[in-house]
Amino acid sequence: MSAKTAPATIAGPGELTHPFELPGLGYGHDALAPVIDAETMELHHGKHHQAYVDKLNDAVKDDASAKGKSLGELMAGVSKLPKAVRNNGGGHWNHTFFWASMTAPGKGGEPEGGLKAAIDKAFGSFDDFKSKFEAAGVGQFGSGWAWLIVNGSGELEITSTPNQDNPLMDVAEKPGKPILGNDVWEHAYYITYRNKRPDYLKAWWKVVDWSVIGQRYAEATK
Ligand code: MN3
Repeated sequence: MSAKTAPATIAGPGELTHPFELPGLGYGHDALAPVIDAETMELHHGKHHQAYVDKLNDAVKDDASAKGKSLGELMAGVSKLPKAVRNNGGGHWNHTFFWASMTAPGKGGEPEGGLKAAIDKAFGSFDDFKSKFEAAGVGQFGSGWAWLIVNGSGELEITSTPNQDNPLMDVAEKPGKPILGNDVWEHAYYITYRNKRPDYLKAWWKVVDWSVIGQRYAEATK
């Protein structure tokens, strides 16, 4: 694997700057199997994510308004930047965030402490939250992402975005700080799940690393 050794986790959106690099996964391609198979991981990380990084670097290289900005700054002002920055900058941010959200099946635990309390308050229970998040993923027409965000009032909210948009972008219908996101593009699940996106969304909980999501929640609400 030719991935460079940028950090596998990102605490916030402001840490990645041009020239952007493909981050390492922090685990092997087969680490998430059978929930996400090794071939999917190899293609998704090594080909799809790499392509977003390469195209983002191309888009930023010759654009005076984008060059020198962090990925977080690009997201926050994306409405004024070339469409290639929105698509590929989102692709880079979203996937970097996604890889760091996962761990081997059964190793990720469950929400605890403040996050658990906030999930119960916002959605009724952890099971209700999972159903609503899955419904957001199933209901996202075409390609996109399902998100759990901390909104401007400090409350948890579920949302979805098309393509490679995310809630940090100034074009987001529901803006906020993402603490969890699932990729519902077909490339994320088609080899194992074929057309059955609901099955992928349901199985995916087994690889969510709730200690990471809990840290993000604490960070987003402090
Ligand atoms: Mn993807």
